[in-house]
Amino acid sequence: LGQKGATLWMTGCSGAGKTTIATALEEKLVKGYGKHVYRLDGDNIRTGLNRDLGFSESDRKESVRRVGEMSTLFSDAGVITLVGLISPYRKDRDEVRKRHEEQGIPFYEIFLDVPVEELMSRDPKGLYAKVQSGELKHFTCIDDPYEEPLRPEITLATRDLKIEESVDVLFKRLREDGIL
Ligand code: GGZ
Repeated sequence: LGQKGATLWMTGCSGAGKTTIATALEEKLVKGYGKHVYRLDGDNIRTGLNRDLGFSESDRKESVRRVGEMSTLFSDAGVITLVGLISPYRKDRDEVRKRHEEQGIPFYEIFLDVPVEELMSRDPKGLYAKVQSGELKHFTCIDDPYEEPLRPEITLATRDLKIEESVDVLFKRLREDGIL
């Protein structure tokens, strides 16, 4: 197989743009470059593989572990694997990185860095409003922890970047690293 796999692991609060950027990058790589790409998104995986998991700390950890293992398999098979998962705990993300390193698979932790006030003002799904009204509890970045990455491979301040600009940063990095 001529294609080299890699995992692009996007972490950040709800609404930071994980799904949006992953979808736009997927489209560019597939339509523009004929690459084999697969997207693993927390919210769609929750209807299948992770349908037994909720939002407790232990369930979130288990979700990250499972998606982490899956991403090593996909990437090992030569697929460019785009993960969008809040993945709030640093230790769990570090464990996923370690599993990739052990197997010699390129891994990029990509931090979607957006101030919470911005997320609350955007609130396209009305989730932050529900948190405010008390309808939704244990919501990440508000009343549930989010541990910011300390040394992410890439940080995207998506408040100040157009979608295409974020996609471009990732695309160029993959080029530089010989993955594309
Ligand atoms: C965070 C929650 C919660 C709570 C439901 N906390 O923006 P969304 O709506 O569409 O995506 C979020 C999604 C988070 O799933 P993940 O699997 O990425 O999270 S984690 O890695 O922490 O397991 C959000 C919705 O689920 N959602 N309740 N309490 N996000």
